[in-house]
This record gives sequence, C-alpha cells and structure tokens, in this order.
Amino acid sequence: MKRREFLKLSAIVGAGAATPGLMTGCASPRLPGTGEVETSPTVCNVCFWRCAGTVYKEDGQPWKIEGNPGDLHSEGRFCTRGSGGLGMYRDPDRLRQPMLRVTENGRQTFKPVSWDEALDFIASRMNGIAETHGDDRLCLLSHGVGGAYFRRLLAAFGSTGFAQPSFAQCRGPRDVGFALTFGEGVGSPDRTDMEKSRCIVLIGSHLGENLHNSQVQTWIKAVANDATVITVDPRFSVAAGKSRYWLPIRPGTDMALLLAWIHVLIHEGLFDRDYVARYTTGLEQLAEHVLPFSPEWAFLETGIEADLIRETAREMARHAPATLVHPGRHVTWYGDDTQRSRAIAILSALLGSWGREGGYFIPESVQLPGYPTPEPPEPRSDWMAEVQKDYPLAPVGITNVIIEDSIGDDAFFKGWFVYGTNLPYSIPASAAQIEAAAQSLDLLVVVDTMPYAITGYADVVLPECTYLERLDPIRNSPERQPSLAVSFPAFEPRYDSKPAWWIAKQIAERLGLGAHFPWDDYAEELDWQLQQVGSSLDEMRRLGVKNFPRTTAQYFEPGGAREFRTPSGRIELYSETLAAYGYDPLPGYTPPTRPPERYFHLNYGRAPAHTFGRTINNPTLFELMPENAVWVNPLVARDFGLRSGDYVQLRNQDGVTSNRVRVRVTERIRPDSVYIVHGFGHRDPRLRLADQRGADDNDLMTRVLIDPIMGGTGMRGNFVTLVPEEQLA
Ligand code: MGD
Ligand code: SF4
Repeated sequence: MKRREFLKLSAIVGAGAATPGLMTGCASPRLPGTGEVETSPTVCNVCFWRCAGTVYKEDGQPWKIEGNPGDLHSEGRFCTRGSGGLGMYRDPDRLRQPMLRVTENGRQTFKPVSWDEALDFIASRMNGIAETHGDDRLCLLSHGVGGAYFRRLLAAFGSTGFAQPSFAQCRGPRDVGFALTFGEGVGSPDRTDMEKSRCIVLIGSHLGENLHNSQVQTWIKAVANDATVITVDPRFSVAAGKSRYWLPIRPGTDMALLLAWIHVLIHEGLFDRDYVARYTTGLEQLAEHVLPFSPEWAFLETGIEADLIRETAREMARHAPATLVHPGRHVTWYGDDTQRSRAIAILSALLGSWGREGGYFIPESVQLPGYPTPEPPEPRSDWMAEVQKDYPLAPVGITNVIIEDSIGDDAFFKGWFVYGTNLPYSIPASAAQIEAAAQSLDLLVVVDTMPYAITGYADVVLPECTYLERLDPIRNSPERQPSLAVSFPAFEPRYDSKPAWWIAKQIAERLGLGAHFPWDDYAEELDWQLQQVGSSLDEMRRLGVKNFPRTTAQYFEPGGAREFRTPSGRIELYSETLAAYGYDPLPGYTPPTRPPERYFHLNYGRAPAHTFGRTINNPTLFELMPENAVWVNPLVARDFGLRSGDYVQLRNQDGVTSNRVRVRVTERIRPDSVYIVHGFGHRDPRLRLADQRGADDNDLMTRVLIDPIMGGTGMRGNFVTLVPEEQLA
C-alpha cells in the first residue's frame, strides 16, 4: 500500500447540504443602518498587500468591510477582493475540525480527531524524525503571515528549511536581479514612486487587472496627471488601454526590446551622465555589449517597429529621472528572468531613476523590536548549502528544489509543514513530485482554512480560522510613510478552527519548547512590541493604523555620495558576481521557442475579483467571476470554427488537457497566443462553488523553464491548442 494515498476530504468533513444563501452570499440582504453597529480594525488577508480596514457588524452579524481612511498604505480604500473578505469567513466549505489520516479496514481515510490528538501525533512524529534523521530535517512551505509562528517553532526545534512560492514562482528573479545591480531588491510592497512619475513603462505588469491596491491607485493618479504610459504586452490589457504607447510584443522577446532601449540610450547619449559617473561601474563593457542590439535587430525579434523603439526610448529619457521602468511582480516567465530583471535594473540606472523622485523611492518601516524569546539552537547543518547548492545566488528557499529534495530515502527533508499554500496549484508541473514526496516524508502537516488539493496528501489537516477571527502579526510594511496596523478578531472562530499562533504554541509546548511562545495569549506579544514604540494594543484597537514620521530621506541626496551594498560599492551595470559564478555578467538574448502549428503561447494573468485560486470558492467573489474564459483572436476562432460562449478544452504540447472553458473571441490577444485568468479549474467536489469551474493554467505548464541563476520556474514556455466541445470524446 502507498504510504499516503491521495484523499479527498469530501466524505468525512460533512459540511451538510449547502445552504443556498451561504453558498451564493445572497441571503435576504438586511437593510443596513437599522441595528446596532460595532466596528473592529482589520488588516486584509485576501491577498498579501495587507491593506488596513474596518469590519462592520450589525446586531453581531457581519455587514461589510471598508478601507481605513488613515491608512496611507491602502490609500484608505479596499480593492474588489478585499471588500469581499467576509466571504472567506462565511464560506460553508471551510475546514471545520482537525483530521488525521488513519487506515481502517485496509483503506486510508481521514478521521476527525480532537486538537489534543492531532497535536500529540505531530509532536511525536517530529521527535521520531529528530531521533532517526536529525532535528534539522523539517521544513516549512508557506504563503501568508501565519507562517511566521511555524518558522519560529521549527527554528526552535533545529530546522530552518523554509520557502515560499512568492520567490521561485513569482518575484525572486527581480529581487535577485536588482540585488546584483543595486545591492538590494525591490522588496514588497514594490518601492515604485508612480504618483510622481512622468513616464511609466509596464512590461507585462497588467495593473488594473493586477489589483495591488495602492499601487494601482498611484498609477491611476499618474495617468490622471498625464504621465506617459508605455505598455509592453502581447495582449491589449487594461493598462494598455490607458497608455500612450502599446507595444504588442511577440511573447518572450522582451529582452530584445530592453537591450535595444539600452542601445539607444547609450549610443544616442541619452543616459544620465552625472548619475552614471557618480554611482555606477561597467558602462564601457555595457556599451560594447549592446552595440549589436539595434532597434532594427530588435524589430525582427519583437515585431515592434524600430522607429517606435527609438521614440519610446527618447520619451523615457525626456522624463528621466521621473521615469519608472516597472520591475514587474510575477516575473518567472522564460527562464532568463533574472537576466531580464537585470536589464530592467540597468535601464533604470541609465535613466538615473533608482532612488529618485518619480522612479524608485527608498522605503522605510518602523523599527519594531521582536518579542524576546530564547535564541534558537544553531542548526546542525546548512540546508541551503546542501539542498540548493546549484543556486548559490538564491538568498532564500526555492520551493521546487525543496520538493525535489524531499523525494526518496536519501532525501534531506523528512517532514513538511505546509501553511496557507495549495502547492499543486501554485507550482507548475508539481503534482507528480508532490505525490512522490508524500510517499517519502515521515510527516506532512497542512494548516489551512479550506480543503484545497494539498490537504489530500497530509497526515494531519489543521483548520485555521480566517483573518477575521484572529490576531495576526503587526503589519509593518516598508513604504513611503512608516506605519503600523493591527488586525483584531471581529468574530469568534467558526467551527473548531484555531489561530495559527495557538497551534504553533501548542506543538511547541508538547516538544518542551514552550519558552519560544512565552505568553498565554498572543495579544501579550503584540502589546509588548507596540509599547516599545510608544503605542499599545488598546491604542491600536481604537486607531487600527498608526503612522510614524520618516527618519531617513526618501530619495538620494542630490549630488551626494552613496555606498551601495554590492561588492564594488557601486551600481553594477557589469556584474563581477555573476561572472565569478560562471554566469553572463551582462544580460544576453535567447530567442524563445515558437509554438508548433495550430498551437498557441499559453498566456495567463490576474482578474480584479480573485486572488489566484484561493478566492474562487469565496461566495461573494465567486458571484463576481464564477469562471475564467479563454481569450482567442478572431482569426484563430474562425480557423477553429469557434464563437464567443462556445466551450473548448485546452490541450498542451504534452497532451495534458484542461477542464472545459468558455471561449471569448477578442482582438485584444495576438493570433499567436491565447489567454486565461490564473487560479480556476479546481477539481475537487469539496469546493462546491469552484469545482470544475474554468481551466487551470498551472496544470498545463508541463514545460518548466528553470532560471539557472535563482532556480525559479519559468512558466510561459507552454503551448496549447483548442479542442472544440464536439470533438471531445
Ligand atoms: P504577470 O502575471 O506577470 O503580472 O501580476 P503582474 O506581475 O502584473 O503578467 C500578466 C501580464 O503579462 C498579462 O497582461 C500578459 O498578457 C502579459 N504577458 C504575457 N506574456 C508576456 C510577454 O512575453 N511579454 C510581456 N511583455 N508581457 C507578457 C501578478 C501580481 O498580481 C502578483 S505576483 C500577485 S501575487 C498579485 N496577485 C493578484 C491576484 O491574484 N489578483 C489580483 N486581482 N491582483 C493581483 N495582484 C498581484
Ligand atoms: Fe485586500 Fe485588495 Fe489590499 Fe489585497 S490589495 S490586501 S485583497 S484590499
């Protein structure tokens, strides 16, 4: 028998029949304002931007959530998704009680158990792993604020293995590429100074569909102030519709455009000479390197007219340094992503916009001390040196590499804690590897609010309560204006769910590590931290958000000297570090593979109503967008005999086929590509709204282009064809 059979929770969790009102979120709407209204401060967790807001209850019942007007980080407003946060609390398909994998009558199944039983099991398996393999063999795969408590728990135990998909599946290449150039990354929230930009270049950043709230608001302000927007996207995105220039680039050729822009700036002498001389190193090598990459050469690769490449480069230079070449966010595309991010960083340095008004500002957060806890033990091994030895320039854990290194008897990792991340739907082509890892691991704990696919591999499933029912770590985002925000529970936890801090503390106590959580209630830790900076939990309960004065400059001192955290102390146009590790010290161009006949680039992105797959079952947000559609150019539609509203399946180059998905015929997509919104296509009856709705892009990404510098999973090298409904078996 398999060590772990994939189990669906449906038979066991027993949510009962769906209550129509709860499922759709449209139970007879109450007339607001007629009852007793109570409010409590919150920090939104529908995505990880962490906007501060207020939860309103009327007669003890959930009413609405709004932005906190005092919060500069969210500009006082919530986005579509944040406003639908109550749906997470209401979702009737939530996990309800701890579940333990057991074998009954020769078959594996999940059994509802008490918290004590579940936590005792985990502690005992952890001790078993420590005895057999060592206390350094556990790792945390996490996405979300509550991961911090499990990180503390595992570090106290002796295990520091840790990774989040936000690195290797998302923004890792830009953080590494910018750090190699400027000595520091872009960070999160992105330090883009768009409100003051006079020219904004969006390379596949589909702002307006990508709703990182305050970022979109500052971009809209720039548009209203008549800033020039140049959008590079094979698709006519929302951002393209607001732009002076839309460059419908051939997919995967952005590097050619970037090199041509750098060529124009250098060879027409349009770069910021003073800034480059004062702060950078490597201009000569760069100038020689980009000599062949003329706009005429780039036209043949990108399909963008040479004159338009020159004109847009001159427009960028005209507004510099208030020109923001946006770094992108989800940038794991074609496997050359660190180098493409380097090219964006180099372009920004030539424009003199790093550290300058209208370009990239210098962020500041509050100097908030951590709560005093005992020093964790020195880990007995350096897991990064062992597991990630092929990627010495990756500063943090690489999810896909950790998964690989959990397979087989010789694997380094023997136990996983998975917090708030549905791995098979967030890491491309990972299902088989996760399945293989599940056969090797001695312990797999999943902590989540919902019965996502990853729970099917777990030994133990622990139901966390939602952000509306718990205290979370203090929000202290690096921003223009330092501020703190605290999220208070607006409701008691539903069912038998618990906050992650409680879960981690209970496990720690069973392992004799209770000193690392030295309080009865997490509120004590938060209050202590707040007191160190002249505030308190009581004050934050009144305010929700507290702004602090800046103590450092927001931009470089004009004409001042500056030390960068690179080996040379300067901005490195030419990277000695890359050269030393055997990589190209300057970004080069590799043409992407073209789709086979009657296949198309699989393009994907976000939609305003959803946060990847995690909100599709949210009853409120589901109503706004219940399924995705595949965008198809009219020429392609005619060729395949399709009309808007028809259903097709997508089949990729390796024969993997999606759920059925509706066609949307539109000129807004190039004929060599199709486009779907990411996050749909769940296949689990336990998610009663999301199940079988739309197509899953992740499943179709079987060709993964690994970034040789930081190990990220390039996802845009996949092709699909359309299988009309009548051709389906
Ligand atoms: P990407 O997913 O990288 O977007 O958002 P972004 O970083 O802005 O890119 C999507 C865009 O890239 C699409 O418009 C697509 O047409 C274009 N594109 C595809 N191929 C190419 C190409 O070869 N060249 C160029 N130039 N463009 C191309 C992701 C960001 O969004 C992230 S990482 C997170 S975590 C947040 N998630 C999120 C969400 O889930 N929902 C909503 N509503 N907003 C979100 N904001 C954030
Ligand atoms: Fe919530 Fe939207 Fe802010 Fe994300 S951007 S934290 S979903 S309000």
